[in-house]
Amino acid sequence: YQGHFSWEKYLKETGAVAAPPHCFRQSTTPPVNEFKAGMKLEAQDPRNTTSTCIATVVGLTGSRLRLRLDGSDNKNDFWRLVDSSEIQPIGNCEKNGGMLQPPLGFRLNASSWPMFLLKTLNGAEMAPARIFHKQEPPAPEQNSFQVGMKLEAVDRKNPHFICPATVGALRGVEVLITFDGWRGAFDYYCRYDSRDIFPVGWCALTGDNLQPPGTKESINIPKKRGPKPGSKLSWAKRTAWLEETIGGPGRPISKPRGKLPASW
Ligand code: MLY
Repeated sequence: YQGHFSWEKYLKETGAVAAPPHCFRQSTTPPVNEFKAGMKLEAQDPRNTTSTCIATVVGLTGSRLRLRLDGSDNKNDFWRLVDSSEIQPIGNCEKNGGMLQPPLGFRLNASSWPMFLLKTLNGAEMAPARIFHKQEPPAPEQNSFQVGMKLEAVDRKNPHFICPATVGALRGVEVLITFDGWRGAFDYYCRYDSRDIFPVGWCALTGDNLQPPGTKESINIPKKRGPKPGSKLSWAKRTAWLEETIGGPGRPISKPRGKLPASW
């Protein structure tokens, strides 16, 4: 569900350009998602990437899976693309001479892990090998992003969200992802070949849900030096100036509900 957000209109309004698809480590035709809720698979523990664990698909969103490690709690769900190299069919770990590990924060005593593993796999619906994708798309040869280009990006603090974003800066192989209409609190640097960033239109193609930008007000904050002491400023101007000057804790920019303090 895309709400009423339209990239076409938005790009026109902002006069911005979409980062071309060849910039991204994503397939041009998004990978088909044939997984079903309840299926089990092997996944790298995101909090302990050297260990392979059993995970259950607890949700599906576009080309992504919402995963929960068996034996973990429901507070540490994570999302993976169906063509991620971090998920494999059950049996893969053992086939490669590895051993399945309990997740970080395993609910039970470590000594009960072998029995837990046996029980969790007994009668489980294992995701069939054929619905996994052979390999991740290859990384583009170089960082071709440019500052100001628009894209869709995972909000790493709220990874179920994919949001309209802008390249804020470049730093070698890294790209600064900034979220449109939100303060800097959600920004992050990632490698240009990160699997968390997608070309404009990705969510529309996959059926994942793209969040609308935070608010319109913050898109085009004019550059200014700051209010003269004692000057009468409108709410919008004051907010815009404060925004630019002090940044803030990552709330959407909206009119305060109550009255402004008298000193304003
Ligand atoms: N509950 C959070 C959600 C913030 C999401 C920001 N993303 C979309 C960039 C909050 O309101 O702070």
